[in-house]
Amino acid sequence: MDVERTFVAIKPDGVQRGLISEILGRFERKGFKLIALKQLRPSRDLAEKHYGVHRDRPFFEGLVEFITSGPVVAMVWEGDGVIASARTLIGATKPLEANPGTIRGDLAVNIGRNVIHGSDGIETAAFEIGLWFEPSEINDWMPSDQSWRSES
Ligand code: IDP
Ligand code: MG
Repeated sequence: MDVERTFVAIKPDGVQRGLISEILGRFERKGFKLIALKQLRPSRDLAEKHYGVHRDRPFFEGLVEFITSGPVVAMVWEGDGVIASARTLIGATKPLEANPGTIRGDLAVNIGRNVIHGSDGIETAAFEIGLWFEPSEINDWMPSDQSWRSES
């Protein structure tokens, strides 16, 4: 499997509910590498670009309102297969259908307040990382246990 990067964001509900460490810790304990991290309140322009594919959906306006309503914790995680694995850790979009053990399955009930975003593919990951982060904000570093983190 190739080393990948994915964009993950703790949405305003996750931040307001005090779930940052709970959520971040799941990725850290899994063994993925955190290479960028910041807290920001997204602008409307950023939110509309981020959710651009949903522009024509009835929930778009409410989604943009919500994601811009308060601070978000934006991250880039790196590792073998991290894009699909992050989606597995996150769970189904509808929290009531998300499996126990997943972030949404354990921590959310409402589709409009499902605490976390994760990129859904290679192209979206590249697009979202470039949208939320400057190249200078991404740290290429080598954990001392790097050789344990990938399939040999
Ligand atoms: P994802 O976050 O699991 O990738 P998407 O289908 O890409 O799910 O939708 C993006 C976000 O839009 C969801 O996480 C959720 O917050 C919101 N959303 C999606 N569908 C609905 C809906 O039917 N009602 C309200 N919000 C929705
Ligand atoms: Mg999505």
